[in-house]
Amino acid sequence: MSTDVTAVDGTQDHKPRLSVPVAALVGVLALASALAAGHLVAAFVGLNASPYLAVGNSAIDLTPSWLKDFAIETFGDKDKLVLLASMAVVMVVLAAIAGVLSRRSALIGTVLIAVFGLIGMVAVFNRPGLGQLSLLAPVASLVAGVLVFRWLHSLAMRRAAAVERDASTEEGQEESGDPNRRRFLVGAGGVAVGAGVVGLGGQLVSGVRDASASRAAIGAFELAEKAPPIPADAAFPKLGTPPFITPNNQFYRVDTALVVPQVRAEDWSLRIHGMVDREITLDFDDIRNRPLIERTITMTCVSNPVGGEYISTANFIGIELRDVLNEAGVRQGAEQLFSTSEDGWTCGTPVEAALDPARGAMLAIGMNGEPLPLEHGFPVRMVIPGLYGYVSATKWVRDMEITTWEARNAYWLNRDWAERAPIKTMSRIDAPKGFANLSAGKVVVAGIAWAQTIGIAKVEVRLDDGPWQEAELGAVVNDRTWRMWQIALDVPPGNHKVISRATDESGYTQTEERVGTVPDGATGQPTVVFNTA
Ligand SMILES: Nc1nc2c(c(=O)[nH]1)N[C@H]1C(S)=C(S)[C@@H](COP(=O)(O)O)O[C@H]1N2
Ligand SMILES: [Mo]
Repeated sequence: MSTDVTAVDGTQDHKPRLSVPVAALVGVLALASALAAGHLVAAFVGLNASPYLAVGNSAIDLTPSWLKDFAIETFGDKDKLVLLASMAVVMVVLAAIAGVLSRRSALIGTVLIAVFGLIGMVAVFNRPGLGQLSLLAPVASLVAGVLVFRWLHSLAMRRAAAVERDASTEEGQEESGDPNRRRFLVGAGGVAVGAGVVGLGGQLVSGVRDASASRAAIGAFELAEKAPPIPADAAFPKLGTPPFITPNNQFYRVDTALVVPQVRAEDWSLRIHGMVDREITLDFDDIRNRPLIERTITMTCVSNPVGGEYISTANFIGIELRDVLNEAGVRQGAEQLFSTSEDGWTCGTPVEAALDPARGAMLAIGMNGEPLPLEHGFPVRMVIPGLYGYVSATKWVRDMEITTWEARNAYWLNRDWAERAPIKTMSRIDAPKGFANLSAGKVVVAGIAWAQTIGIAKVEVRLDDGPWQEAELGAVVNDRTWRMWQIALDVPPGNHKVISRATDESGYTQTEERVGTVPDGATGQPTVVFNTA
């Protein structure tokens, strides 16, 4: 491998120059090789070691809370796809620029690619939960990127020299049989195909290592205590509310993981330590072989805006978290249950919420009759009724430290969100849809309301500037779940606005004061405008 082009083109004083598209192509192909090599090595040492993903994960961690909130509100669960795609565009542009800056000499491009490689190494190095071996992935990227860049660059230089020589000898350019020109094309094509094959290979290898097979082998759970059946009149899906139980594939998903952590049940363990009388470690069978309970719980995300979609309900299967904590023996003075997931995300929960028998916090291994789906925390997660997910619902949980608020700061606490975040009493209007065109006369307004662990006492709606009217509530399932409501209004032709508000069993009525989601959840009354004729 040589970059000594002067020897080839023979004209000592004249160095050829790459055309802009060729130079950009050399940069982009070097990038592709670097990413593919890193991805393949990462398949063996842990997928999050892939420099591309590590940079993406670092970007997520560095994202200010307003931007995270904006991304969630704008792109929903496509937020990660949008991030990865934007990163790809930025990287391709930077690689093309590195190429174009190297039209005469490979030096600048080499340095830039090495700098990208170092950024990848820093990102991987800073990922929690990755071993030292994981650095092999960005190192592979760096080496592949630099070598491919220098090799393609030298081929391109020879080609450029050949082109210039042809031009100066006034031969028809396309007629030239100069092998240097063919060599570049073959080299570039080979690199493109090679990068594709290597990247795909990485994908295949990591696919073999994923946790789906482990999940499939779990088999059916035997329940010591089944959740009571959901009464038929608990939900009004025909009127536009969601079904009472959210199917697993429609359950909202929020987490910081670009790649779903792959934890096989047989490899999983949970360590409980800190301010406890005796440290304990549980494995999956320790949980599975206890009497399993099933509990219907509605989870909510703090990023849910008024009227938003980040709320879902499932039958969670597992054991009482409180039992496990009591076995460890929580000491006097303990305040915070600080939990850490496989991918290094952390969560701070008030110890009293985790221990409260009435609240019924769970260590869950199942959801709606199945093992937890991988993206919802397989094999084990926490679920604590009444608290927003970021302070209670650690997925892929691996470690619980009993500590104080002073001693440990959880992931979102360092990013503007509140230390404590009980779910706020809320209602949402699901029907009619905003800007619907309906016939005048009877219009059914329907929706959901929630005040987990307190219970919903009533929901009222108000049409235009009329009086508040009480809606009919669906059957109560338990005070840890949402409650559905509906009311038929008599609506004259025209433009209308309907508002709802919930009152919980403590007597609190959903305020009309609008606040945003940061730092501890949105407030306000949902409004839907529609038209009747
Ligand atoms: N490991 C891990 N657990 C996590 C999170 C995360 O980012 N990483 N996000 C939390 C947040 S903000 C919410 S709202 C719930 C969402 O759980 P779900 O995706 O199963 O609905 O998970 C919580 N548990
Ligand atoms: Mo959340």
